[in-house]
Amino acid sequence: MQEEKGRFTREEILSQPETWAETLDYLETELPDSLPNLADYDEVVLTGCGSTYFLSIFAARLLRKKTGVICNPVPGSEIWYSGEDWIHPSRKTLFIAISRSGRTTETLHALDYFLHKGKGDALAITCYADSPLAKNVPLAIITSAGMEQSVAQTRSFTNMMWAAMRLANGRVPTGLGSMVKQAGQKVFDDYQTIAHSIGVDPDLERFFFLGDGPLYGLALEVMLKMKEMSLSYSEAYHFLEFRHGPMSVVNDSSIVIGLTDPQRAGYELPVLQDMRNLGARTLAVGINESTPNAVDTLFKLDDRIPADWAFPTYLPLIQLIAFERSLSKGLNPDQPENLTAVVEL
Ligand code: F1P
Repeated sequence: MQEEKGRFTREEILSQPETWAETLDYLETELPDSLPNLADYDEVVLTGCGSTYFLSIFAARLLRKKTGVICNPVPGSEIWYSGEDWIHPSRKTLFIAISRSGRTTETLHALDYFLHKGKGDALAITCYADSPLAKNVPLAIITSAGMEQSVAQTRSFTNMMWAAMRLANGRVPTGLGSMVKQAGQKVFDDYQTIAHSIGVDPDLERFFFLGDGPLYGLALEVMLKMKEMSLSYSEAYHFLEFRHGPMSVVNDSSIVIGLTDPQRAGYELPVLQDMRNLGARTLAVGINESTPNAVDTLFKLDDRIPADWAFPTYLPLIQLIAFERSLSKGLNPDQPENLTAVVEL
């Protein structure tokens, strides 16, 4: 019998709300009370590869916002071969290595460099407790509810995000687990059909993802999902950066997807409106109302979730768009072309 294409990815995307509640429970009940306090460090260096590099960009921006400490997100390879440019032997540094598998060569080399040459403390965020990364680091945050079979990261990514938010935001607010579980389920109930119709639309050829602040790291991640799963033309920018050149390639076979922040809607929606005037379709995730003529489609999120904890809820519907597009092109989202789940060199 033929395997159902995308079986694992579909299950991994749709199970996210439930796994989020598990991860939040783990973060509240099983982590040591005293996680590193960022104020004790001169700087924070975060590293990863591919999706987990984008997660480092997200986390660095949020940690910076919440603590004021300098936070540098750096690809694992950069630390492996130019470690001296990033790790200062006399600056007290918190080094955070992020890897779903805990086996990626560059990330392991980066950790090794820090442990030998850096000053300060190291911790890892990974989904696998028995991985070399988890075993080699003094403190590992294990989001095992995010483990997955597919190559492209979906639920692993959002589950590891909770660990980064725990470091940035402090203790998990009471009741957050059940709140995000319900909210995540509700966005599927409300918008899964629309996500499907966007994903299978053969008229769309170019995908642009916009986000500011921590949401920029998430825009990069969904840009990668679209490429990996559906082999599509896809790019990510900060909202206002998009006017500085990239919008030259917008046309009527484009969709511009904004990961919008209600606090910045006054800046962000006019960008979507401009792109709509250029013929693009526009989709906004994260705000509950739009100005007239700015967006064709709105994915509203649950605004009872405190803003600094709401980030994972932006992603599942966009992951679904990439998934549906992959299937509609006859591809297998579980097995993207040319890729393996881990790069071991
Ligand atoms: C990182 C990663 C994935 C990507 C891939 C290869 O893995 O770059 O993001 O989808 O196919 O590996 P990890 O270090 O987070 O396990």
